[in-house]
Amino acid sequence: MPDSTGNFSLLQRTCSLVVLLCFLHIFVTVIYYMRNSDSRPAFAQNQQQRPTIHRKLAEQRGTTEDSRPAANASSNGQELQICPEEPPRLVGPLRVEFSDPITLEMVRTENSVLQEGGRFRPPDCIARQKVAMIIPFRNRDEHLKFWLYYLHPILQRQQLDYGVYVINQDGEDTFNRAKLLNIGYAEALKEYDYDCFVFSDVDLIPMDDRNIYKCYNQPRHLAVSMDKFGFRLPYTQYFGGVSSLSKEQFLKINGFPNNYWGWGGEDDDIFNRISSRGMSISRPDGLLGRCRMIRHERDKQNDPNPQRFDRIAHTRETMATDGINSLKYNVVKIEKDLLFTKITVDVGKP
Ligand code: UD2
Ligand code: MN
Repeated sequence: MPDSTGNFSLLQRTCSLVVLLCFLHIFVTVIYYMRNSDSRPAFAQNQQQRPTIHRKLAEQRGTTEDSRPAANASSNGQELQICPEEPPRLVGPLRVEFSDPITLEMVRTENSVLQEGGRFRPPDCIARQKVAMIIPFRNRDEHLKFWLYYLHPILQRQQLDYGVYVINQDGEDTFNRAKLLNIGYAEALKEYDYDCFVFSDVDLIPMDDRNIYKCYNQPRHLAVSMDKFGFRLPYTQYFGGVSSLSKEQFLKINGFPNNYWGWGGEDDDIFNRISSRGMSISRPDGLLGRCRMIRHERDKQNDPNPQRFDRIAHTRETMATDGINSLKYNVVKIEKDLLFTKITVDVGKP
């Protein structure tokens, strides 16, 4: 019977198609799973691949500041070469998550290679740049812990001669991020002859160690592709999150504004300063510049600044007199941890 045969072969074909689709689905799932598990070793490496050479040399070196070998000599007195342009121990994409129960003590144990104050210098070559990491801070200990946990191993693999400065705003008055960054610049320079400054929010972690936290020919925007913005730049002029400027670039724009109190606008002001001094923004590509922000509520005393739009409109007029040349503050306390230098400052109020 022609009809029932026709129905049967239609049914057979439909079944074959369904089976084929099932196989395709399984195949895609397996491929996807394998690709994801590829980043696991990278994550493990991030925390575990601490070159034993670092540890050995650190042990030989001792832990006090005075025991640091001269910048151009290894601990056994041998003449060091300048580090390669491309750091050889980078691992690429990293798994970043914030559920691991970590403690500062654990992070300290894993970073015994550091010198007091969160200082590091590659033991086997002369770093190309001396970089101060500046973090604006108040009441974010939980975030700082993750920043230190992830960033220290990354910065070491990047072969930077670096120090970590947590600039802690004292008191309960309105927060002032950009002024804290200016203070970080000034205070770090009192300690060491840094030639580059990376300004990083405490809650941002890079997802690829090839995004090097150093300075470039032009001021650099490093946090270009953030999970909170769907891994995209929110707008072309965006300069928030993490950025780096050489000492020369920073001075060319008279540093950052001191009078943005509360949330927002200061990053756009910095962008205006850079472009009005004829510089452009350099950026890593979107894949390399991926990063995660630890989710959080808006802090107390950091409400959106209603004056921000007006201020941004006048950067060109105000930047010559408001900046590093007009910076005033009082240092309240300086604390040295193995993982960072915490400088508590009185920034005044609006
Ligand atoms: C965005 C930008 C940030 C800045 C800010 C506007 C991102 C990822 N970052 O951050 O660079 O332009 O907007 O001002 O888009 N902080 C404290 N304690 C406080 C308040 C702030 O430590 O009580 C520090 C901390 O380092 C924090 C940073 O200031 O990461 C920026 O503040 P936020 O995280 O509250 O603002 P957010 O995420 O909107
Ligand atoms: Mn944030």
